[in-house]
Amino acid sequence: MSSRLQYFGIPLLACVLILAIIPRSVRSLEVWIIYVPSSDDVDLKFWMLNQTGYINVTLDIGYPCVNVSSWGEIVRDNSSLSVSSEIWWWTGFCWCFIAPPILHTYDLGYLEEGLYTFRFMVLGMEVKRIPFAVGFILGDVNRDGRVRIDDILAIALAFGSYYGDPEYEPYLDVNGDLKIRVDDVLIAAENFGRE
Ligand SMILES: [Ca+2]
Ligand SMILES: [Ca+2]
Repeated sequence: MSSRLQYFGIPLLACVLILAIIPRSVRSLEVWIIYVPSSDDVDLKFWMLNQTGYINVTLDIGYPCVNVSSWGEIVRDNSSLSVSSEIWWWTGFCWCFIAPPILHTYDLGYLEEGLYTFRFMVLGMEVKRIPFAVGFILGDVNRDGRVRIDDILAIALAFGSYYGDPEYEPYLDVNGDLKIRVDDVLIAAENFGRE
């Protein structure tokens, strides 16, 4: 009897005690964990009204048990604006089966004419960034009011340069990532013909 207690009773008692001590949420792994969406799950749109800039964020994660506990505050460093949000994913059973997109609008405040970048982050990790222009069309690097081949040629002539190189000019770095690459040309090409 004593050997049965030794081999079965004591381990059973230990299990009961451990289960009583560990919180139920941890035992069943029903917890909220931080979630960093992929760039494809996030859509950013810039728009302006009365000299005030706004960014619409759409999170289309496709899973309903996701919670945004904080959208973060706008942090501005010259032409770079960023936010660091907090997004959580429920690891337990999800009772809801409908996952509509989660929408939010950031108010960027008054913006003077210039080229800007907006970065959407989760706990300091960048998820997506977009460039936008105030007072001119994105890609109109010579600021003549229209996006034409001369704008694209100007970017192409600085192609491959980095911040600090003699060929590098901030106004040619359309997406503000401190290097002039094919994505800068593509952004200008997307707006080609606009005036
Ligand atoms: Ca132009
Ligand atoms: Ca660039």
